[in-house]
Amino acid sequence: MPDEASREKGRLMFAGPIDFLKGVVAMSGLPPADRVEVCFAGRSNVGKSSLINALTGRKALARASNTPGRTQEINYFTAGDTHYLVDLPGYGYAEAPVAVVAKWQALLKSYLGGRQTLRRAFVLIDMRHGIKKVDEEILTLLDRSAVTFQVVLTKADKIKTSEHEKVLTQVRAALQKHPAAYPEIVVTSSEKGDGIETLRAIIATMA
Ligand SMILES: Nc1nc2c(ncn2[C@@H]2O[C@H](COP(=O)(O)OP(=O)(O)OP(=O)(O)O)[C@@H](O)[C@H]2O)c(=O)[nH]1
Ligand SMILES: [Mg+2]
Repeated sequence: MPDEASREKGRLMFAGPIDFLKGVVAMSGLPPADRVEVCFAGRSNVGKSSLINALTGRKALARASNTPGRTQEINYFTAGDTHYLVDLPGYGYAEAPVAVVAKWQALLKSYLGGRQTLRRAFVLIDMRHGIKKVDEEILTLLDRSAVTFQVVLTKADKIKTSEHEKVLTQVRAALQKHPAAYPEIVVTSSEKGDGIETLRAIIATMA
């Protein structure tokens, strides 16, 4: 748990203006690299858009839905005048047309490997499933690109508290192989609010 001053900083940033800036479909569309940037990556349906909504306390800022593959663009949000929050298209979704999937996956990979000002990639992992093979591919890409990533476990409300430790142990073991991994794991529930204050503090204190 971050200290009180950091939590206060997080509260202030996320209570202030957060606005949708643009949806990007090609690297050439990225906004100027002039802010601290953090992104939310993860399998389709893991809860990326819901987490952004929970952080900002707004129900429909980032679109969230039951239909996997809903976020098909790189969506930029501005937080105050210092940060970009970036909602990424999900990976590992097989039901969309192959050509469409291939196009977003290529964009996702160029972005994760090539955005200079990306300070941290939050990689979301569904707490019910742990780290899967498709996640490993992304973690390896982040290692190669030397982008620090931090695992955020989502949907904590969907499993029993008594099972949390087992998942954390599996995830910690998997992270041992990844030099770009930030050691602390954040357990969240966008539904119940777990971990939201912590994540706000982490983002707001990245200067
Ligand atoms: N119970 C519970 N459900 C959640 C939580 N977070 C997300 N969900 C649900 O999971 C589904 C997918 O959430 P999204 O936020 O759209 O997931 P996403 O990762 O943005 O999905 P794509 O944009 O398709 O990649 C929705 O039905 C959400 O309501 C959570 O913390 N708890
Ligand atoms: Mg989404």
